[in-house]
Amino acid sequence: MSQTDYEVLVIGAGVAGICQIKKLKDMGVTALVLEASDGLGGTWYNNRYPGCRFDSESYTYGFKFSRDLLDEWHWKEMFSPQPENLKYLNFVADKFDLHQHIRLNAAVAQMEWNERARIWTVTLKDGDELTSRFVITCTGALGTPTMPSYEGMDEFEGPSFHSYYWPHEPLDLSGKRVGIIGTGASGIQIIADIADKVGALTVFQRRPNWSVPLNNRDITEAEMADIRQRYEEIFAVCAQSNGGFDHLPDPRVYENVSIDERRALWDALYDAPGFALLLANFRETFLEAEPNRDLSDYVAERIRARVNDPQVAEKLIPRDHGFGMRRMPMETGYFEAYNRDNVRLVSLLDTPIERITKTGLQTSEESFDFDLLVYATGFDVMTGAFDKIDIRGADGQRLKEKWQGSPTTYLGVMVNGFPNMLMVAGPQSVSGSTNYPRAIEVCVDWIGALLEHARTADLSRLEADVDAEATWTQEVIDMQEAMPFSKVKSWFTGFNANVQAANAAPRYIAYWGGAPRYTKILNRVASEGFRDINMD
Ligand code: NA7
Repeated sequence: MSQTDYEVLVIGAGVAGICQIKKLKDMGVTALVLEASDGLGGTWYNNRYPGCRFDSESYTYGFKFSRDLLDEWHWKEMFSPQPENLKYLNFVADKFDLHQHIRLNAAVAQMEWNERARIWTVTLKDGDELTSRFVITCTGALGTPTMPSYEGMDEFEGPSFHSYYWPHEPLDLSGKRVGIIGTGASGIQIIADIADKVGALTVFQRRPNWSVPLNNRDITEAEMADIRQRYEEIFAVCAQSNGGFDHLPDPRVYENVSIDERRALWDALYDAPGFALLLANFRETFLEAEPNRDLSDYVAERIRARVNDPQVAEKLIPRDHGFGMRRMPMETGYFEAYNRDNVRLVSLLDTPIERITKTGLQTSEESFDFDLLVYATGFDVMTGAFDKIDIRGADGQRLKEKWQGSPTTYLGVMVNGFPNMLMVAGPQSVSGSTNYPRAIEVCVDWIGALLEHARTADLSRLEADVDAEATWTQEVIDMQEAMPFSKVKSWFTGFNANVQAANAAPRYIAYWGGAPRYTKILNRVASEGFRDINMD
């Protein structure tokens, strides 16, 4: 076998990369993580915008691979903020001595498979070249920001940036006139956080999103002690939940429950932490049209009760999709922000942006002046990070070309034609559709078992079978098509208006069969000796 610099190169030192390198280190594999940024943490390193925090319960987001780690770390809030999350990831890297296996400022430009030598050659943007037997991509789901293409964007004279590039150094907002475009999860967190800190805030909303209270609060020492006692129980619930969260659906049948009882449940869930109203509700409210309409009407009512101006309230209520049919942003005081005199909502459905100007922007009706302009306009989700790297597999095939339209994968972890490339939280895995770290740990363990299998049997080339890939991709398509949101345009269905044409076919970027089913499939494949993977 040809010599390589490393047995494994890992791309990305976010949540997935940190988990993966810990596993490889434990296995005694020579491995290096290549990280483009100048710090580890991925999403939690890069996103520094005000209000950035988890909307998974913090204690379900941490790694579960080490009991010591669970015992030592104190999550201070139910939904931990970005600075604390970054501190946690550094704590993990310190504790397990991972920094020495991570190379920062190492953006990968290209990776090329050498069939004869059975190695990957990975070229960095600075020209450095490294070789490895395996490459594991841990490039994340939402790390490739997308900008709109309005005329005049270069002309704005004040600071303007995507939410992902919010400056790392403190930004004084007091007295500033701020414009923000986009009301997804990032926009909604920013708006609620800065409304009382800026001089004036104008929100440019295209399609409104359903959003409900996060109901965040501090976690006391005593509560944390209790959580530590119950970690096993909590993770067992996450493993049963389709979304990998600490919420299970109400087992009752919707039509057997009186309107008053439904209302009582919804009132309780509206005030409960996190995704409760979505995930601890009756199954039918997500899966069936009429229950979903009832729940949407209920949430619309709650929005009307929180927003003083009825016209503004109506603009904040989605009409083009039911509750839960797009990735739901969670909020803290978001709707109340519109009751402030210094906050204004502009619906781009009524008055579209015509251009960005030197001093602000121009809609079809009005001209606005700003000191600062924020684009909270989303990401090229799941496949964007892969497209940025020139990945050439067997016979020089380019991954970007293979994935044109929509990706195809085997279990979201391998791709036919790209031997020895493994993906954690890749397209068509369950990561995009669930509580991210829960799915990551399952995937990292599975990859560990596969590499162990290859090592024991002295195998140097692993490639997903072409038919097995087609079968998996069809399962991914079938699962998505069976989802009530399959016809709704959002990143769930692989759509981003800044990347895809308005009439583009849906893309199949995540597995919607649920975390328990996905885990079961991975476990079965492993127990059957990975027979859909051609190995020699
Ligand atoms: P999202 O959820 O993709 O939201 C992007 C927002 O930006 C959404 O409101 C879009 O409106 C809006 N947008 C995008 N392009 C434009 C243009 N050209 N003009 C006006 N408005 C635009 O991204 P986030 O960063 O908020 O959240 C991403 C994920 O991060 C989130 O789901 C969590 O998983 C964490 P549209 O809906 O397209 O009309």
